[in-house]
Amino acid sequence: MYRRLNVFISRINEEQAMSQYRTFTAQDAVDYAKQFGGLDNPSSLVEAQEIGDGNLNLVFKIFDAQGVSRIIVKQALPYVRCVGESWPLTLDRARLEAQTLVAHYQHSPQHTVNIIHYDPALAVMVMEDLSSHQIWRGELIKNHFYPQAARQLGEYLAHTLFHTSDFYLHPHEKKAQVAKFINPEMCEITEDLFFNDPYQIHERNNYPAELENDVAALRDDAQLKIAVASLKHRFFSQAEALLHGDIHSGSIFVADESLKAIDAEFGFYGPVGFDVGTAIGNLLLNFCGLPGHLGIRDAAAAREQRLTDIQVLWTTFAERFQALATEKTRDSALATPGYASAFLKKVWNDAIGFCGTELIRRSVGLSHVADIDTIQDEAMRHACLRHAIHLGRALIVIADRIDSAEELVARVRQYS
Ligand code: SR1
Ligand code: MG
Repeated sequence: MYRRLNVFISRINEEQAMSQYRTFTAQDAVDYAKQFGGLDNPSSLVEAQEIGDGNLNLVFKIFDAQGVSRIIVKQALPYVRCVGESWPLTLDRARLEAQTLVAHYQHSPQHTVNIIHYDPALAVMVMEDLSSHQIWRGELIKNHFYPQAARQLGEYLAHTLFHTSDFYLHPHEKKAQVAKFINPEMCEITEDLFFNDPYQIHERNNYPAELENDVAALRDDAQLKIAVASLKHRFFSQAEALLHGDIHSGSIFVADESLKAIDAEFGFYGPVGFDVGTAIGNLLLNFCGLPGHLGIRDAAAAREQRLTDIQVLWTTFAERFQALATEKTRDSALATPGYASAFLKKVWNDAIGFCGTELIRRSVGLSHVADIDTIQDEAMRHACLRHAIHLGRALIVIADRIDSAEELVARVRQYS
């Protein structure tokens, strides 16, 4: 009854917002950028190109008369783009995305895209153009190495997650933030895609028939399903920090010396280990796919680099979070010597479990990754998918027994 009332009220609010909503054309995007882009010479903007290749939104690059791209206009569609209008989706996600990125920018300006303007009624935001950067996933697939990226991602996660947690915020402020970032519809997508679909027969699932036995084994694995239920329960209930909520390598731009997170429409207050685990999981998906792109022999060195990236990411995150906790924890109980490191141990074990669910859902579920899906050779692609599924399963089940990044690397080697 309570849920139905809430859904009813949020639908009324949504309908009010929808009354002003219209889907942008390229010209609308140019006009909007002129008005709200904060540029010195807005009249120089002449043209827009829609470049959105993600699952959900329209993304326009706005060019000046010289053909230089100057700014980005992003608009949420009222449905899931990769599925179509049969799957409606809240426009409020644009507000949540903009506000998450604004909050993260406050705590990690070097590593968060700058949101210049947003309008919840039109579900639109204007943001800095990152054309000098590349999407990290594409670079990882091409074996282009960015030596700073893993450390920078660890820094981003430590700063954003520490400063939005109870370690740093006053309890009243923290609770107000939790309320502001309630994101039920986007969380429901994650709850379904990560923790339900791969472990049951579901029409959204997507995997080759050749893998039927491997996937059926997930459905029959009672030990695995209990561990996944426990991870889902933590995702439901542990409002530890303002997560990005979808920090995979396709949500990260890189350049020499620079890394910027984008695309935070799944932002909400959840378990810190979810963001850390999603990030590590995507490096492991790349690890699984590399032989399909480079050949088994040449992939070996790139794979070693991925394992090093994972160690650097975790070590940077944990050391920075610990240092921030030592220096800036405001709550007297949470400041007790030893508590931050006990918390980080739990985060680590959670992260390995969530990482395993990312490996599995990206191999079996609705939304795959190019690291594996673009492998041309079918047999090799299936072998890489199988590898990701079995590695994911192992990590979920033994997550609590892996005590360090070195041990994780050893386990990954064991399951290769
Ligand atoms: C229906 S949305 C599918 C996936 O795309 C997004 O990037 C998220 O990862 C989500 O799970
Ligand atoms: Mg996204």
